[in-house]
Amino acid sequence: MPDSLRPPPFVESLNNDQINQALSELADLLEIRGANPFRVRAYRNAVRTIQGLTRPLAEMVEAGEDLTELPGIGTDMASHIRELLEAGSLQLLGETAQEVPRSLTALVKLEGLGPKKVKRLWEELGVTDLDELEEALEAGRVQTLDGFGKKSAEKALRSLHAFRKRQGRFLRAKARDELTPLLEALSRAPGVERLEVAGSFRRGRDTVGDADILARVEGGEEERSAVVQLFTSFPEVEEVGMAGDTRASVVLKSGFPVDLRIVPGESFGAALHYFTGSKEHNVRIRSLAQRKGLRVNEYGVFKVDDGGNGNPRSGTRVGGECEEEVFQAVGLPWIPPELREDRGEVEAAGDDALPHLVELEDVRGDLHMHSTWSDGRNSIREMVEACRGRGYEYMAITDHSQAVRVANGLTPERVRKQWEEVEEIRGEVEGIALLRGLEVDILKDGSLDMPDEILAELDVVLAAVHSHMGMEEAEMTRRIISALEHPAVNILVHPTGRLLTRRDPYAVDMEAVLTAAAELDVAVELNANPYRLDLHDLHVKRARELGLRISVATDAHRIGHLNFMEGGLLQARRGWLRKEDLLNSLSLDELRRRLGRRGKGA
Ligand code: DGT
Ligand code: CA
Ligand code: CA
Repeated sequence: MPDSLRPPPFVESLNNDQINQALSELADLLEIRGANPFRVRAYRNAVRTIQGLTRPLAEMVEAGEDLTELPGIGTDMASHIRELLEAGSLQLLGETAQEVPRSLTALVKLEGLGPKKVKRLWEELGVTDLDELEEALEAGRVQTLDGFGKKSAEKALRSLHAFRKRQGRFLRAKARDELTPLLEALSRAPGVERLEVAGSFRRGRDTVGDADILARVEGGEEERSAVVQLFTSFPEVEEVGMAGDTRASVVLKSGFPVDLRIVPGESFGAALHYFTGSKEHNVRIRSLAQRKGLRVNEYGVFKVDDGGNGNPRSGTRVGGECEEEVFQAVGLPWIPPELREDRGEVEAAGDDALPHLVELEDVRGDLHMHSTWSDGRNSIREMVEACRGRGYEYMAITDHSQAVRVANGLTPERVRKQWEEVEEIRGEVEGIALLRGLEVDILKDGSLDMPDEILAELDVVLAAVHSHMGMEEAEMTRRIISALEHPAVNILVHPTGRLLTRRDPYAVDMEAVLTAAAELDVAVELNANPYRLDLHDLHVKRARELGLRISVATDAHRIGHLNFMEGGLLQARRGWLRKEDLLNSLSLDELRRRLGRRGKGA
């Protein structure tokens, strides 16, 4: 947690529930670690006592009452409570979380899994969070452990999905995978003329809360109800929330909620605009309309010549069939959905200054990927063939350096060996330039995990943080900037370390990092892995303002991952990037010149 978010002492003390949450989390972690059962029980007892209290602990402490007089509260527990009230956090919890991944506590709460089972999943299968558990369950690996039958695995999967439902947001890429077969089934229904997924999905957000599908259906009531019927009976549907004549909502088995609306042709554009949002963007467009005596809503664009009688469909219809008409009505050009967040796009459109957003054709190469030399699944040759198949002009193989042991990172000797293979492949393959790259680990003190002689001979050096992510913000910021100061570094990759739905970004002052990168002429990456999408959109926009070049790269660990590029570009567009803001839109010559500028003497 960045310091700025930590509650200042005594200003707003934790309430009893929050204290309980910390103590139970600690109990879970200790139990997963295999701590003395008496010790674990002490925490659980304290939690039970606190649950039964009728007064805030903060008040009792302030009144000088002796907490050890409460049943189940000893001296240790009392001092934990005081620490929580004073500091807002518990040092022991932080320390324990260094040993046992905090994300495991979410597993403990699933039906059929207690701390003991979670401990085994962690130790024997390497499961550390819900996503990994889901993977292990679906691959049938959990069922192979002693004491985990088919029944209990099914139970765990069901309760995991239910948990997801509560938790709320889904990776856009997962949502897309779930929507694809559904859209395909719907598109085959008689009368279906057009299908669009609106909402945050269309705006290209990294995660989505639900899907908002719009359908245009030719024909009459019969066709419409057949579409609704098809939608609600789709095999992946777990639960039907509501099903009317032109609307239905369902929840898929994964917990992902999907809405369907059947919209008449004359309103389709207006509905598409309305349901694409964002809410903030819509508010801006509506108020522009009002000033022109118009009403814009999901039914269309209307001239308010009815004195505003409250009927949303009254007045003279002046548009609504396509989105352009909505924008036209308020005197604006069409705005790409990725920009519709009220982050200046309405003003830019008004000044005819919308950016020409980057597209897939602008991408000439991929500058971050792994091979079997470290933790990738495909050989360099296979990666090269796949990149060539995508029509790239260049690519870089960027395996890990040795500090990243779990990824079989390369020693200097292995780097040199890898170059021999690179040389061989260069001789064999035509039509694509294979760059010698490396994803160098930024060590705790900000130095790089590779000798300078090696770094100097690489075509492209990526720098990344993979360890000690719990540092204080100021220290982490210094660590990263000092790595960027090394003249060999070309690109700071996955700059915040976040893993969507799994891990928060580490504490780091991104404004300072981006400013330093701009001064030092280092590029930053927008990592296109759907869990990362790191930089996030606001930082992408800021990086562009600072004049940085951005490398949109897949970090592919297998051939299939090269397709992440598309999702990365959506996020690039959300960050207002144009072709000329990308590093990997440069021609090979321009790229080489740029990479060589920093101390590699090329
Ligand atoms: P999500 O699903 O949480 O990722 O985000 P969205 O943007 O898809 O939001 P959602 O599904 O609640 O609604 C879809 C769009 O419908 C939203 O972007 C704008 C529009 N919309 C929904 N409710 C309202 C509202 O109360 N006022 C206005 N102006 N627009 C709304
Ligand atoms: Ca939505
Ligand atoms: Ca919705």
